[in-house]
Amino acid sequence: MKETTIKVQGMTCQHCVKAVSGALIKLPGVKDAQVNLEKGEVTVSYHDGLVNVQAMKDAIEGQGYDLG
Ligand SMILES: [Cu+2]
Repeated sequence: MKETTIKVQGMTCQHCVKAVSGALIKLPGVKDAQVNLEKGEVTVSYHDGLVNVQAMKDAIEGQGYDLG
């Protein structure tokens, strides 16, 4: 199990938390996704080899949020 933290812009409320964490958790290999609204980031626990960070970033952008 690996863990990575991705910076996400524009998350402001619980809707954003659900949108971002929900999109990540749907990816095969993602075990957990915890959003920190104050810091503007999401920490993802995942199985290396099943999913990569780029796929996570694509999923976040797919929800309409910018990375950074
Ligand atoms: Cu929101």
